[in-house]
Amino acid sequence: MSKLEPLINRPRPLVMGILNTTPDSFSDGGRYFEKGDAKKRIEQMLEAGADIIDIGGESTRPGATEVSVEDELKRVIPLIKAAKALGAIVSVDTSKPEVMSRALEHNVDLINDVRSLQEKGALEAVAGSDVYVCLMHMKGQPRTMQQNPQYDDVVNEVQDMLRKRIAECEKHGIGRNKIIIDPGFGFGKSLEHNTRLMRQLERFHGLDCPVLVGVSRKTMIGQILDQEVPERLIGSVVAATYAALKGARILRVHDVKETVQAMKVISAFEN
Ligand code: 8Y4
Repeated sequence: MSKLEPLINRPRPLVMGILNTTPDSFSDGGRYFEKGDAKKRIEQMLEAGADIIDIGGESTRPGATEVSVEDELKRVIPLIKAAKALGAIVSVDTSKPEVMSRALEHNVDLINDVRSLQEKGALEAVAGSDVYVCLMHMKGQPRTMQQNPQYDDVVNEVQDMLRKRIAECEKHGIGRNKIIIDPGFGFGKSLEHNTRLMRQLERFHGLDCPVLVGVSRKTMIGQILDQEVPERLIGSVVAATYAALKGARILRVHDVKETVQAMKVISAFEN
């Protein structure tokens, strides 16, 4: 049984800590040193109260270059091993079926796919395991998704897409009880689209899957506050808190300690 199973129904939302793995910092030469850094960062996040560690080897930032299967594996597998050795619940942020399969050999708990298992072979890679999957909405492709995104009704469109992806998963034998959904803040969305999705976050509960929200340090926070990344901490924690009050079950964040504190305060008032 996955360690995620008893946690996912806990009243207080789970905090998923993001493990930063920037492409250039994981060149072959510096790997040993870098791995030591990553291990420290994982320990810190667990100490700060992270429930899940999200490990990714591909940047989905607009304009980021694509990463080969080999490079992604080189980056991600040692970090999965390190996190597992520390007893963490591990999420792998990948869209590549080969990376999913290799990650599953290390008993990861969650596959976090910003492409919603739409790459060829991805559904097959996770079917048959009892791993959790996070299906995220994205409009377009990372390189170009922020170039004037348009929707008739953003909430309906995101909901429809997620409903279809859930159905596709179920067709492949991935049970609804293993599926987490995510509106994909910032993925092919303007500030207005993002704020509408947040305001109407409750509507996603109709799909009957736990909702994950990732807004930490994103452009939308920068736009609201007119601040660059280093000054987005408070805004990010408030946005995560708002999402939690609207029923988000998992919060994907950089600032674990502060977000856990926010969740503990809400929880004290509600219980
Ligand atoms: C600073 C650094 C500011 C990075 C923004 C960013 C989500 C996700 C990402 C999300 C799920 C990011 C992998 C974008 N966002 N997965 N991944 N949901 N499920 N940008 O919202 O953090 S990467």
